[in-house]
Amino acid sequence: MSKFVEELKWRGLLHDIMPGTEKLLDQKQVSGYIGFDPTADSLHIGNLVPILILMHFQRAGHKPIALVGGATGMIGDPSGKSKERNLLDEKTLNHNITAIKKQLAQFIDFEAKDNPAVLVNNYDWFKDVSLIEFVRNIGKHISVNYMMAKDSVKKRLNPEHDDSTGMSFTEFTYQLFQGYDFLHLYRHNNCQLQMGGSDQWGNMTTGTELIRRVEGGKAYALTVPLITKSDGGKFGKTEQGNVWLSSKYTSPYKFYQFWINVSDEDAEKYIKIFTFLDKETIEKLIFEHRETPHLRLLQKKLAEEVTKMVHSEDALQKAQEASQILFNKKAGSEALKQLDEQTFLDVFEGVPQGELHLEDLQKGIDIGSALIESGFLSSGNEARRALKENSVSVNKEKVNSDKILTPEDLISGKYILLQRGKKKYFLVHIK
Ligand code: 629
Repeated sequence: MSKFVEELKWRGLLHDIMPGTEKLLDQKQVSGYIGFDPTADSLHIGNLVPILILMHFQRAGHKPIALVGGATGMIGDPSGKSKERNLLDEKTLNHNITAIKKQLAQFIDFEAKDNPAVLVNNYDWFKDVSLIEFVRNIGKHISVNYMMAKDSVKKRLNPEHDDSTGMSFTEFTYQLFQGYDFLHLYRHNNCQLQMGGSDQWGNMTTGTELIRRVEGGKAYALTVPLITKSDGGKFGKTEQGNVWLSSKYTSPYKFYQFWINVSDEDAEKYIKIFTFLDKETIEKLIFEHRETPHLRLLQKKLAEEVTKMVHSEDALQKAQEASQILFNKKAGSEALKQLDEQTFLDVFEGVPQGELHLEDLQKGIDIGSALIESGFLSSGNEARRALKENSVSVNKEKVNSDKILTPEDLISGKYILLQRGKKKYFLVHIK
């Protein structure tokens, strides 16, 4: 049994831990769980940390249980939330549950011989619990005073606090549901440990308390820190919103770019958290990176490892090729034409677009007219000036006013990439 807690410590992945947890984990194989509520149909990189914890847990020889909150997702966890949440409808929830189960299965091994992972849905046991039974057998053991002392509740009830937006009975009961899950898994799966982000501590301790009261048993909890950014911004968000694990919402190219763009300080922290590289390798990398920060060795390795893990070797390669073309001055139209259509579109997602007709292209359009008719530049004057300044490129190659666009310039048979200066791109769709 390798040292799970020690591993978390050097990686900066340990926040809170109940006394006795480390000893238990060093002594024997333990079942431990993390819950994920189906609030969206994809996990995002904020959820990647708890997933990595389950992976480390399994690699250390323990049994990971991933819980999907089919029941708790219907209620809404107030932890870390300053406002009451809207309830999701059942159809959305079911769709989300299916998608999240599939994503989780990508990371933990359900076929491992000694310690296969287990996937459970708390709806499966809550659907049979009656209200009277719940209130008599569970509610009786936990006092309202105890429940109100939790951060997630206190914050919302204290009239002097900014977050005092109040709280429905529904959200107030959430911790009892999560507590009951732990009790259920303790009884049926011999589960002695719950893990999660630091926002979950309150809910986890309601569970260990319930197990103590109802079963006279001992259960444990540990949390991982919520990931921060050195500039104080929120981790895992870009201008376009969350960075998702599903390529449906965040393309592998954008995903790769997210990691490439982290600061030096954050890269040193994240490489420990988000990769499985060992301590020696990481220390060496950090040392080299500090000597030659302009090479961005750390960011590149980080982006490489995480993209490979979440997407695939193949997706990584495409993302790397695309990045090279975009950021390498020497790469020209030939390289651009080699990208597959999806990668090409991923790269230029969000870039303004216009249209030109195929028939016109077949006759040949001079660049001056193309700049205007496509909608890229707004006047003949502007087009002439841009060409005179030698700042116009077609498919990443500088052109002058003699350039005639023809079907030879097409990328994937239907696009032409116009560019003014270094950064101003415009994608022309040929119809
Ligand atoms: C039933 C539900 C349980 C145990 C846990 C849960 C879910 C939990 C929750 N978790 C967050 C989520 O679902 O809301 N009440 O988005 C999220 N979690 C991963 C980490 C977290 C946490 O999935 O624990 O801290 C984010 O890093 O916010 O029996």
